[in-house]
Amino acid sequence: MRRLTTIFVSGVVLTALVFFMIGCPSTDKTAVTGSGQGNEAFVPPGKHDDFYAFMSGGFSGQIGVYGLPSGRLLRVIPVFSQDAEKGYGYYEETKPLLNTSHGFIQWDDLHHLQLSVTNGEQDGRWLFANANNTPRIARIDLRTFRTAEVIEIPNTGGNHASPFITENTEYIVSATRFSVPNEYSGNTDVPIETYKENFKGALTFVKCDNKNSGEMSLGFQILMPGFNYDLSRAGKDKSHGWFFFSCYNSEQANTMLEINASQKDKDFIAAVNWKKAEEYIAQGKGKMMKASYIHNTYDESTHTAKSETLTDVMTIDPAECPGIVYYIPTPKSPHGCDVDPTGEYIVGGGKLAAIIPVYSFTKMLDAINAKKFDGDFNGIPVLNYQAVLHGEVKKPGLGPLHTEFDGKGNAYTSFFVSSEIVKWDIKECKVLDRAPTYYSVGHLLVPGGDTRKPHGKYVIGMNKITKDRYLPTGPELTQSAQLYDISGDKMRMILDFPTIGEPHYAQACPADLLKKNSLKSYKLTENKHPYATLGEKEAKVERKGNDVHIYMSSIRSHFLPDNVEGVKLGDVVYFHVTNLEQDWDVPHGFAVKGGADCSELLLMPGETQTMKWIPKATGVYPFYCTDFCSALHQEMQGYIRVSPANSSVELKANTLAKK
Ligand code: RUQ
Ligand code: CUA
Repeated sequence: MRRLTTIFVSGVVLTALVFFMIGCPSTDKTAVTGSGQGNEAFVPPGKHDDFYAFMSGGFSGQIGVYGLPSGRLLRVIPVFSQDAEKGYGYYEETKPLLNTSHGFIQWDDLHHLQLSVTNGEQDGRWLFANANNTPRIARIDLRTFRTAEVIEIPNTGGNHASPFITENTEYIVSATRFSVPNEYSGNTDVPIETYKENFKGALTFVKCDNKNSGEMSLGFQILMPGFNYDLSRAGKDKSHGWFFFSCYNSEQANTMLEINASQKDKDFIAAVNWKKAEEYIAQGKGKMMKASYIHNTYDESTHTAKSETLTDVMTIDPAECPGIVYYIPTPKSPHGCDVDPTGEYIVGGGKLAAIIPVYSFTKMLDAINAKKFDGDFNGIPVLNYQAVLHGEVKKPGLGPLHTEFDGKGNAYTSFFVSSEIVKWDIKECKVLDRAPTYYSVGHLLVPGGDTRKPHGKYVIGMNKITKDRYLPTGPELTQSAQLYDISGDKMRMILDFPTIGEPHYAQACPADLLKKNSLKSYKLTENKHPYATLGEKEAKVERKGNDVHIYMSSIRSHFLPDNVEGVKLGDVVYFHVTNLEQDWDVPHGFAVKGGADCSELLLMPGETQTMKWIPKATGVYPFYCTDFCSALHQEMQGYIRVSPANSSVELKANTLAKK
């Protein structure tokens, strides 16, 4: 029943025929619509889901938190973009989290997520996310579901193969998607056509204080030839100590990559021995280089983030340090690069390949020992394809991208072009089952499917295009996720649900891992914010030159003070508002009419936030609570009066301070 249209991707791609499915309503009986199977994904009112799923919001720069199997959206976590629902990036305390060496950046593109692991298993502590455009890695605290830290990656353009992590969260990696002129040379103003000589691809290993706070710092950068590095996975178990990065454009083209980077039959997966790199650095073989990048951290006790600029990075040249990098030839324009739960098999997803290559880690080590090389690229040995190959999955589908695992010896690969998920046996390299997706699936998610202990049960396909699946919403239609039960031999679709932004990668873990640790409120007794108002008696107003500081409290259902006078035009007003509630889920909002810079806050119980408010005209401005907190929420309001610059009105407010 499907209409297929044949198009040419490009004349040069070996006139590769790529079939693109034009969406027609499916008559497939396994699709949810009309399956008659009852709603297996339904979670009754008042019942909790079994899993948390964290799904990349793509170009929204945020993360969607969903319950599985219901697909209910529980929260949006802002990371690399301002978010008006939480005030993130608007109020003073969170602005530093969006600072970069290029200044304050309001909006970035978030692709991949990774939950922290210990011994290769999810430990429920942190979630890492990458900023693809202005390269950064963020750490989210899973007690608060808030961004706790952001580190910028220097000498990089497009942080795509990120934030993949090693088995004990020792390192989180970043690889440059766009090779760029070496920043360390001090001269990045070079002709673009000197790509081959002047552009480098940095692979960055960001260290994580995995035993304590989780705080990140730059470990080292490996300066690779100028290719496009795309995705990566750490070795596990027996391959722990290695990291695998896919790359394309080994042609080193700098224009019309669509054609010019699709010339070669094979590009590479770079196998990186990071433990060996550590040894070289310990022996003094690394080089400290000058760089400028920003590290932002959020302090839980002061409820405030700060930014610091850092100025050097340890680098290492693989051509001078034999044994740290080998190239594995990989057909054709590889995208995904995934390692199975045993750590033995490495799967490449060649966007234009007709097979799925599966490499053996054991064979790779043997080939390295026996020096089965087919030459080198800029001093990096190229391993013989056949020597490293475990097997090829034949005729798997069109446009393989990403692979996840169920821990029972099966792999699940997404096919963007033929819009399907294909289940195959890793040992035998044999296709076992295929299920259509609607449409153009990118990443897949199996809960824990990238760890040593997958939880199995479901696979989710994250689709770029939904066409006819939902009600139309103007020129742009939603993207979606589709949930399949994989507990039996056959995949069965049991739900599809819209997602925010474009879902790229996602992670899911059992709800019990996080539920028990979820923070209920910020304790007032632990609030060290320098402008906190820890009780109504502490409310006050202060003038420091042209700055007016208002220490304000909020509790059901009033602000104190709620009348402020004596502000003058030209003043900058700082509303430092503390929510005195200590009960779970009693936020107060705070909104002031007009005012440049910021005019709304949303305060969690026990929290202090600061609004920088700059009035443009004289008058009396009302303010009020924006979050419906009690029956008298509509009474929760006040006024601030702004007088002319030369007025003699004294600064005053109705506080409890003795007159
Ligand atoms: S990517 S759809 Cu940005 Cu992870 Cu493959
Ligand atoms: Cu506080 Cu409404």
